[in-house]
Amino acid sequence: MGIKANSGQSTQEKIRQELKKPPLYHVFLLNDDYTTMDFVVSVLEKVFYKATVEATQIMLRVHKNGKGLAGTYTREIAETKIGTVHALAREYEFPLKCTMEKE
Ligand code: TYC
Repeated sequence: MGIKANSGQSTQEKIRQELKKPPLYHVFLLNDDYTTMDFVVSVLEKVFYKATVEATQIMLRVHKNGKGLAGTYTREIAETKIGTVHALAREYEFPLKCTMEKE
């Protein structure tokens, strides 16, 4: 491939950025009236690797408060998890939604 254009970024600045911790994003599940509690618990177990007791606690928090934290990840992982949740919800015909917010 061609020669890369110089970005104007110094080597020192590049190293500093590469060493810096990446920004993190909270992934929240949102409540609705139609998704079953069992389905939400399964999603928390399978997608967010929660044990059944914690998955149930998170699901009940969402049910009661409107939203609840499923996990905190780097941007690409958060986006992938949201895509997986929405694909599963579509497959099982539930309106379950999740969102991400920068930490
Ligand atoms: N409110 C749903 C019900 O009563 C349960 C539910 C919990 C739905 C959490 C979505 O993210 C959710 N069946």
